[in-house]
Amino acid sequence: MTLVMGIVNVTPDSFSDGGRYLDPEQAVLHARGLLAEGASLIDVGGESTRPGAQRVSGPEELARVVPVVRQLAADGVRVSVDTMRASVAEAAIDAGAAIINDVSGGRADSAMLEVVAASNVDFVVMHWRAHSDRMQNETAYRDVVAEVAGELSVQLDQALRAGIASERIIVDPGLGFAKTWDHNWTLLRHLDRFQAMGHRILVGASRKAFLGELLGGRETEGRDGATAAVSFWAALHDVWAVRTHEVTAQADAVAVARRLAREAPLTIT
Ligand code: PMM
Repeated sequence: MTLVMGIVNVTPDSFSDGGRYLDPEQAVLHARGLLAEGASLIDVGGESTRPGAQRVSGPEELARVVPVVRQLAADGVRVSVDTMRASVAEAAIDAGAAIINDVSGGRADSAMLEVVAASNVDFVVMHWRAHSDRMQNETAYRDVVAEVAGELSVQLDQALRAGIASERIIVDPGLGFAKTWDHNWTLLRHLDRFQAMGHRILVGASRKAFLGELLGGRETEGRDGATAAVSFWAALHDVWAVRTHEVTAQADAVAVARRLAREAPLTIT
């Protein structure tokens, strides 16, 4: 059953919700709202990864994220932390995080895999080529599905070699990260290729620019219907979770997919 992962960006500059939840209390309240709407887990991030974003300092990221993780974990929430820094991951794990969502899949910080291996948290390995200020210069592929899957396999091997058990790993094709709009559609069309890697799959399409482009340049909050259509598609492929800013329509889309697949699994090609 596909889960809905609600996003709480504790940042001033994320492309969709930047600046709204910089205060930890606002962030926790927002998370509780997303849970009430049907989210099963909350992804807390303290560093924006929108295209062109500059990096935040480690201490600043840590100060943004840890109080929110601690409070939510104390409430019994399954918390994921969106970070590329081993120091932030370590502090978040101490504060009760259950998942480390590293958009670089362990490539940005050489200490990350070791920190995750020494814990018992799950680990999201996303396809990644470069930091946000440079990633849109790294969009050359001959065969985007084969190359993303191949590069992910290298990242997965490194995680496994570091001692992270296979069942703790979640794979994400990284929509919008070193991808053109067309690449995102091609990757979504071939989710089965990522399912075949034998891990849980996470898909993050929420409000991304490729949806805005499809809709004639529509702004971020007008993209939730299109995001729900992607959530429906992802749920038909039985992905583990969709990562989204808005929850109600996404949970509804997943429920429809589940109902349709109830009598017999749907075959999507
Ligand atoms: N996208 C963003 C941030 N973190 N993590 C994963 N695993 N997958 C994604 O697609 C992803 C991510 C960028 O979106 P945001 O700035 O709205 O959080």
